[in-house]
Amino acid sequence: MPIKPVLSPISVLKGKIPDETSGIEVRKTICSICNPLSHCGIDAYVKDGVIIKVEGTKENPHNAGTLCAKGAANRQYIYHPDRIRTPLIKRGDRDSGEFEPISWEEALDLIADRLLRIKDESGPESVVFYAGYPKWMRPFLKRLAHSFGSPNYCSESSTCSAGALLASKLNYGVAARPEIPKSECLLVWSTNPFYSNTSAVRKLLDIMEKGIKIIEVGPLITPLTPHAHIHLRIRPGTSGALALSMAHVIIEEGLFDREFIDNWSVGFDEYRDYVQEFPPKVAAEITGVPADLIRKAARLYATTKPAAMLNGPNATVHHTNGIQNHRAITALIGLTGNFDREGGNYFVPPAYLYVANGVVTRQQEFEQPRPWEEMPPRIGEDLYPAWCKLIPEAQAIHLPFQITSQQPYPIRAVLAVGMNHRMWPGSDHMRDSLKILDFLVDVDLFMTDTARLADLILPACSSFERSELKFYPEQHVIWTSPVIKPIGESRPDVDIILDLASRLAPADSLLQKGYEECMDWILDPAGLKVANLKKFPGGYTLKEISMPPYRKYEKTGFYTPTGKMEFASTILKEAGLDPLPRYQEPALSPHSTPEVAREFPLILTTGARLPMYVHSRTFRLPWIRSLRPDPMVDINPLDAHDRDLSPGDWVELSTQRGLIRVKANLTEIVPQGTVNIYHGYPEADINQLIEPDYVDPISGYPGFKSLLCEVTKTS
Ligand SMILES: Nc1nc2c(c(=O)[nH]1)N[C@H]1C(S)=C(S)[C@@H](COP(=O)(O)OP(=O)(O)OC[C@H]3O[C@@H](n4cnc5c(=O)[nH]c(N)nc54)[C@H](O)[C@@H]3O)O[C@H]1N2
Ligand SMILES: Nc1nc2c(c(=O)[nH]1)N[C@H]1C(S)=C(S)[C@@H](COP(=O)(O)OP(=O)(O)OC[C@H]3O[C@@H](n4cnc5c(=O)[nH]c(N)nc54)[C@H](O)[C@@H]3O)O[C@H]1N2
Ligand code: SF4
Ligand SMILES: [Mo]
Repeated sequence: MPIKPVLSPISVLKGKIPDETSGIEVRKTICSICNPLSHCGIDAYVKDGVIIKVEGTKENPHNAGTLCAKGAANRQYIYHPDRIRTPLIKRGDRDSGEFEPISWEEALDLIADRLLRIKDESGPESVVFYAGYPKWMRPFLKRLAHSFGSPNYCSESSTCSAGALLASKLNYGVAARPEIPKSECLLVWSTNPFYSNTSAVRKLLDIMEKGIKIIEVGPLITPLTPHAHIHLRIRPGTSGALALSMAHVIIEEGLFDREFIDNWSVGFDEYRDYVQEFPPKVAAEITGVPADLIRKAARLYATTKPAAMLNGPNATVHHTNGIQNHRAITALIGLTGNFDREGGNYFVPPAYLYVANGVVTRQQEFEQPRPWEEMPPRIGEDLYPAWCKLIPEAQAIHLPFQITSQQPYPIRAVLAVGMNHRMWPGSDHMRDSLKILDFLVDVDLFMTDTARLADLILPACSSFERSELKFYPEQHVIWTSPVIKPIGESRPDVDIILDLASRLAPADSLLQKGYEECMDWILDPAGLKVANLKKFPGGYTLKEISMPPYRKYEKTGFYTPTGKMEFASTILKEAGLDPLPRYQEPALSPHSTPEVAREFPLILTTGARLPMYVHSRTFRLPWIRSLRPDPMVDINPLDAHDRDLSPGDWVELSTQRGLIRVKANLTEIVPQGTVNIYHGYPEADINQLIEPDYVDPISGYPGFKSLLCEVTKTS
C-alpha cells in the first residue's frame, strides 16, 4: 500500500520557499491598489528582476498571508501595457491625444517655468495642487502647495471620507472609531467591509463568532446582512430621519446617558424637541423601515453596553442632505454615552496617512507649513465655510466651477497626481473645464483619459517600485524598499514632488533635504528613524505604544467652540446654516420632486463597492475584468418584470441629464424601486448623468447615492 504523505502546515509553507538554486528571491512590499486601511503586505517572488508571483505576507498581522482578487492580480497591474514609461509632452491641441517623450530634466524645468510664470502673473492661488485617490505622497504635495504660496491643495477626499469627518467634527470636534473587539453591539451604518475593506473583515468575523449583536443600516443586502440581528433597509438618502427617530425612542424611553448629556453637551433641549417630529410611525413612512424595527434597533443599541457604531466613509454623506444626516446618525453615539468609551467609539488621533494606532507623528505640522490666514481663500471657501473651517483642504468638487467662472479669482493651472475626471458629478463638465486651463500636468501610472487631456504627463511608479512608510492599526510598521526597478523611466511620486520643490519652493529648507530626512522629521515624536525601519524588510510590531485613555474630554473638553458635544452646532449657526441635524428630503426623490419621478420613477444609488473594482483602476486588468466584463445596473426582479427585462438584457439607464447603456443584473440585493450601479466603468460613466451642482450645501459633497432615473430595454 502506498504511504500517504502527511503535510504539516510548516512543510507546506517551506515547500513554497524557492531553494537557492532557483534564482528566485522573496522580497517584501505592500499592495496599494485599494484603500489605506488595507495596503496588504506582499511577498513578491522575483527572478531576474521580474516579479513572477505574489502572495500575502504571512507575518503581516493585518492581512496575515491573505490577498484579495485585485491583490492577486498585481502583476497585471504593474506590467500593464498602459503603464506610462517616459515623461510625455503634448503635441497639437488639448484634444489631439498626441504626445512625444521628453527627458525628466526638460519636463521638470518646463513645469517650473510655466507655474512660476503663472504665479507671477496671477498669484500662487491660481495654481492648484491635486491628489486623486492615491494617498502616500499627499503630505509632500500639500507642503509643496503651501510653500509655493497656494492654499489650493485639494484631493479626492472632497468626495470620500472628509464629509463624514466634517459632520462628526461639527458634533464632537473629532471623529471616533468603533472599538469593535471590545463592544457587545455593533451598529453598522452604511458600509460593506466585505467588499470595501476585506482585510478587516477577518476580525469582524472573529467578533461575530463571540456573539456580538449586529444592526445593519443600508438599502442594499450585503454579505453582512445574513449575520445581522436587525437590518434596517432604508430608502437611500433617508438616514437622517431614521437616526432622529431612533433618538426619539431612546429619549422617550429614558434610555439616554443623562450624566453625559447634562455635563458634556449643548443644544440637547432643542434637539429633544425636534426629534418629537419623528415618531417611528412617521419615520417609517419616510424611510420605508417598519416602525417596530426602528424601535427594536433603538432599544438594542441604547441598552447593550458598550455599543459601537461603524460608519462607512461616505454612503451617508453622498447625498444632498448628507452632512445633516451624518450629524443625526453620529449624535446617537453621544446620546447613548458611547463616545470615547471602551468598546464604544474611541478617539485615537491618526498617526500617519489616516491610520490611528497610538503613534504620534508630526504629519500635520509638516504638511501645513503656514497658517491659512497668510494665504488667499481656498476654492469653495465662500460657499462652504464650515468645510473650510474644519477640513484643511480646498473643496475639489467646486474646482471645475471656479475654472470656468474665474470667480472669485482665476484658476489657470493644475498639477495633478492621479487625477480621474470621472470622479466628479457631471464628469463631462469637469473634463471640459480642464480643457480651458492654461496648463495641466498629470502624474499617473497609466495613460488614462484624464492624462490624455494634460499638457505634460509624468510617469509614476507603483508601490512595488518605491519606498514608503506604512503604519497598520495593529501597531505594525513597515518601511518598504523597491522589489523591482521602476518600469521604464517612471519614478516615485514623492521624488517627483521633491524635484519640483527644488524649483518651485527653494526657500523650504526641509523639502530640500530629501525624502528620508523629511520622514525622520515627521517621525521624530515617535522616536522612529527610517534607517532603523529599513532593517526590518517585512516590518515589525511596535511594542511600547501606549494608547490614549478613554473619556479624554473630561480633561481636555471637546474640540468644538463650546468645548462640549454640540447637538446644535455653533459653527453652522455662525455660517447662517441650521444648527440642528435637521432632516430634509434628498433634492431629487419621489417625495421632493414627484414631477421628475413621473418620468424617472426609480431611485438611483451609485458606487456601492464591488470586490474586484477600485474606481477607475482595475478595469484594465484581464483577470479582474473577467469577473464582471460588462457594466451592469442592479435592478430588483419586480421592477425588471414591470419593464419586461430578462437577466443580461442591454438597457438604457437615463436621468434628466442623459443616458448610458448597461446590462440588467436582476437581483434582490436592491429593494424594489431602487437601482444601483458601480461608478467606474469608462464606457458607461454614471457620473455624466449627475448634475455637477447636485451637491450638499454644507460640504459641497455630490449626491451620488440618491437621485432619480429610469431603466428601459434597448430595442
Ligand atoms: N473593492 C473596493 N474596495 C474599496 C473601494 C472600491 O472601489 N473597491 N473604494 C474604497 C473607497 S474610496 C471607499 S470611500 C470605501 C467605501 O466603502 P463602503 O462605505 O463600505 O462602501 P459602499 O459599498 O459604497 O457602501 C456600503 C453600503 O452603504 C449603503 N448605502 C448606499 N446608499 C445608502 C444610503 O442612501 N443611506 C445609507 N444609510 N446607506 C446607503 C449600501 O447598503 C452599501 O452596502 O471603499 C474603499 N474600498
Ligand atoms: N458615482 C459615484 N462617484 C464616485 C463615488 C461613488 O460612490 N459614486 N465614490 C467617490 C469616492 S469615495 C472616491 S474615493 C473617488 C475615487 O477617486 P479617484 O481619484 O477617481 O480614484 P482612482 O480612479 O482609484 O484613482 C485615480 C488615479 O490615480 C492613479 N494612481 C493610482 N495609484 C497611483 C500612484 O501611486 N501614483 C499616481 N501618481 N497615480 C496613481 C490611477 O491610475 C488613477 O488614474 O470617486 C468618487 N466618485
Ligand atoms: S485588499 Fe486587495 S487590493 Fe486592497 S491592499 Fe489588500 S490585496 Fe491589495
Ligand atoms: Mo472613497
